Amino acid sequence: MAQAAFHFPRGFLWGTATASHQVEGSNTNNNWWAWENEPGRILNGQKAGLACDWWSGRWREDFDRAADAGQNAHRMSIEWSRIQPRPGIWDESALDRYRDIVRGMVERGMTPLITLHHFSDPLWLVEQGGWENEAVAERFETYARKVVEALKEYVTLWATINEPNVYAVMGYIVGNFPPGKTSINAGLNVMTNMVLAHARAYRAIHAIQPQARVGLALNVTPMIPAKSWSPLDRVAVSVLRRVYNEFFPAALSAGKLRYPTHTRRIPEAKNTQDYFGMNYYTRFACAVDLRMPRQKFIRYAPENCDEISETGFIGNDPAGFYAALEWAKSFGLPIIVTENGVEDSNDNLRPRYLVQHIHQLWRAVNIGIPIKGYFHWTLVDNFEWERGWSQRFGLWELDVETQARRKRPSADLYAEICQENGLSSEMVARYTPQLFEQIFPN
Ligand code: IFM
Repeated sequence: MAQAAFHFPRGFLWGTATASHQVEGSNTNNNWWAWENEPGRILNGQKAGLACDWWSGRWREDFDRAADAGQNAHRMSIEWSRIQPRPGIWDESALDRYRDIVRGMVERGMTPLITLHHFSDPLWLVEQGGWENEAVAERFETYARKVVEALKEYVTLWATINEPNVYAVMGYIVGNFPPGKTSINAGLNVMTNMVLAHARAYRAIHAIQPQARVGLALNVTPMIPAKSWSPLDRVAVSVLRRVYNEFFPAALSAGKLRYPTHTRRIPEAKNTQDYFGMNYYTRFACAVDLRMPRQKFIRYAPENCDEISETGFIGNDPAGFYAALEWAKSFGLPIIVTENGVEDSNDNLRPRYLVQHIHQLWRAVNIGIPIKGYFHWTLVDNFEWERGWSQRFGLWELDVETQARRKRPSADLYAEICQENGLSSEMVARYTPQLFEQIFPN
């Protein structure tokens, strides 16, 4: 067998991504805690509880795992409700704890990418109207300043907001996330306030740390009409693309808020990204479907891909990843893949998903798309929001009761990719022999 390898540029960032509420445990002062305590909100009534127990120190053992596996970076988020438990009150001990965690990351040779907001909000913020109240932009800036001042010794790579499109759609249009609203106008208003908050935080971070690189992590889901001959499906897809995928990049590059029916200028948001952060999981086929009022009459699902994940959430669609990277290139910024992964408790699909996505990533790098890093979602199984513990995205399996971790085979595969800074024919032969001919054709 001939030996070959697809190598990545020197200095490429290889890591995993996590989020505060999903891993820390004992977060009882935010909207997700309140949501979990409302009957019927989370699948099987599950709660984040101790999550991966990072807040009491288990981040150390998990960072050891990541560093030992050759990861040279990690993306994590800060919990706003810990830093600012009440309006005007700052918890210096929480800031100290985050400083320890981030220092621990740096000491293990991993570059931190810090997200300031990843779905969870302080309860006091929600009481004041949350992201529907435009005052949130100023509050978010104040919080961002506090965090950046505290962590600037260790961090230069920042993501202001994780998946603002998912946050707005799920919380305000579909209603599966708190506050459970189902209004398109509310969703668009939240998206607008998130653009304003991002822009303010972007400038504030640069004022404190001129060398900072600031972006956000956008969920990019390429969409195609389920029936290519259907004018209705085609219209639905064009509106969805505009609102879901294009709204934030258009605002943060061109300074334009592109609503479904009109466009508004927002000059203060223009050019407020130093990199394009992309979370890619799957591509969706979309159709107009009158049986789905809750989803605003749109059915969306992974389709036309060979394999679908355990609970039907994610299609193994590496071509969609390549398409998303090509599309992101048009914004003229360096790209960081801030999340990519699959839910797969038995690790049946993950090795193939990983190999095929890293292969497409390499193809994109190889044609000159300026991709600087890749963060796999996720290090250890963690709390999957309204889906509770039903979806397992970890390279490491977590026993939620005992907190025991068990390595999945994909953890070794990803470690080899990180250590090699590339994907070799030998790895593909060992972990995914069925893909060998496709990835390394004769
Ligand atoms: O777990 C989530 C994460 O919080 C945001 N992006 C998608 C992941 C998998 O569903």
